[in-house]
Amino acid sequence: MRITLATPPFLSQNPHEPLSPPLGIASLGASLESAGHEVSLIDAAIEGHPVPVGNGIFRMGLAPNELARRILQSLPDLVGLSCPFSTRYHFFHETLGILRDLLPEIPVIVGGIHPTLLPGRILERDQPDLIILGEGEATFTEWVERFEQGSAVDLSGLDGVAWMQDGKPVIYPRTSWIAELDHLPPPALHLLPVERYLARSGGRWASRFQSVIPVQTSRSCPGRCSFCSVHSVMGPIWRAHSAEYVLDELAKIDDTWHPDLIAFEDDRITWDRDRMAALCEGMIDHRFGFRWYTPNGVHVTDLDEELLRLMKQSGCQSLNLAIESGDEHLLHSIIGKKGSERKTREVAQVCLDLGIRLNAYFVIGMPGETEVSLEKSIRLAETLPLDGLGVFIATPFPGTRLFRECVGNGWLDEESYMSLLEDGSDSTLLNTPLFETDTMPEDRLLAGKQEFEKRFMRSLYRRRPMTRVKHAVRATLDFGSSLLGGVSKRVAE
Ligand code: B12
Ligand code: SF4
Repeated sequence: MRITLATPPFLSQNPHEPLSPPLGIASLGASLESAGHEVSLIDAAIEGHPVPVGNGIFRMGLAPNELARRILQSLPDLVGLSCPFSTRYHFFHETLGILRDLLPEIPVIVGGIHPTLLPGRILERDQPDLIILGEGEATFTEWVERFEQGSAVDLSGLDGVAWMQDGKPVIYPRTSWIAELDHLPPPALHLLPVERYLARSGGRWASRFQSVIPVQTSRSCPGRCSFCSVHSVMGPIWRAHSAEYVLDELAKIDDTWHPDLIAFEDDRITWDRDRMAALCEGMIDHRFGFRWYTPNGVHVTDLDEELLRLMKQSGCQSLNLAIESGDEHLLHSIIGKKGSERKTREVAQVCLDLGIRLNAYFVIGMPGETEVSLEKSIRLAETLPLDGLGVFIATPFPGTRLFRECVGNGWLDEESYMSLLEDGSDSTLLNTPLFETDTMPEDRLLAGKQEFEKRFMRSLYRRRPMTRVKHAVRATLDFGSSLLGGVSKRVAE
């Protein structure tokens, strides 16, 4: 079978936004290839260029009609279209509509987090032939096998699928997840233009000149933070590749593409301490040419001095601590995450001593956030030896406890919120308050975020005066390259 898997473009305020290979379709591609199929992967973001669409916003990558044309050119027997983020629905929807018109007889199977969370809605609005819910490798491969045997696919016994029957959605929720991740082949990066990603990858918590390749060594997380939606795709149980498997994958990546950095994109890479230690020891033995970091955040309570030492020796350049809040009541009772200020300070001090750069994530505006809790978070960030900070305003993604709470309490009107999220035309959406609680008004939250970032930068510049110089140089470079971008665009026109 010839199968083409694709991801739609997205909107961004930053035309220099780093791009990295989409691991979801790359992993599906690898499983389908090892089942003997001929697979093409098309990531609209890397295939196109940033195109201004007004209000300082850029479409990153091919327009939906161009993406559909590329899919068509690959002469597929079937198409798999991913919607890896709710905020990409807009272009996913457009691409699917065009594919339907151009290729009415070719099945279009969809998957990714958004269709997984809202299968009924997607079936009714987009009419894909099938949605594969959650972790897709096993079910998709099985479905393709059945499809090869005849056009009326028997769906009985398939886990995690949804389709339209007699005008109504039929949804079989996923009940099982791949237990032995080592049985999966590593993501088929060879089907993507990796060199181009390498040229556009640096900058997200790394130096803009570093080339980065993402790797995921485990799936899901034993935690249950109220704003987190990873369990709906990857299931309730944390599963991991063995250290040996990961080292093999890393060796191949190192030999083939020589990246400067590996980005471990796990939800909870450090959950099994022994596995993490073995992975670090293996990386030390292999003397890889790259360093590594954890842009997706690590859980502070998983870390201790001995492990951090191994991490540093094995090439850890920086860690992003997912601290979330400096208020322990909010952290434990509202977010539902373990952690304490004492532990965070301990870990930060060890990182400072070892020379591991530290960034931190905070989320503000959770239900129960007050002036006092916000001040605690700001104070914590100001007084930790951090190099960078990400402050996010709480976003109630569908499928999360936070979402249910917001709808249940009337803080969010479900229908208008979904439309806003799916419209995707407002790329600033996730930086604005989406719901208001009794304890903190919306405008105060917005001002609170600005104050948080400002006070942090002041503390950073006090501690590291050279950082101010570096930031000024970077701003000048960005300005220069946007001018150049404008010139080259005019030349191209
Ligand atoms: C890496 C990552 C990123 C990278 C993505 C790089 C890339 N090129 O894809 C970057 C840094 C860019 C990123 C950004 C954001 N991210 Co992010 N990210 C992740 C992370 C940590 C891992 C994703 C991943 O690679 N998974 C590994 C693969 C194997 O899994 P997968 O992609 O889910 O694919 C599987 C299934 O979904 C399914 N599948 C997927 N596609 C298809 C297609 C078909 C046809 C089929 C059958 C199946 C299928 O099968 C795959 C294999 O099992 C996830 C957390 C998570 N665990 O999912 C968050 C996550 C996806 N991100 C999230 C968010 C919120 C964001 C941001 C909006 C954050 C922000 N505030 O800016 C942005 C938006 C990005 C954009 N501009 O569109 C949320 C999404 C919630 C939602 N409902 O949309 C997640 C779930 C984390 C969370 N907070 O809960 N992210
Ligand atoms: S620790 Fe991270 S991955 Fe785990 S539930 Fe919380 S936010 Fe999700």
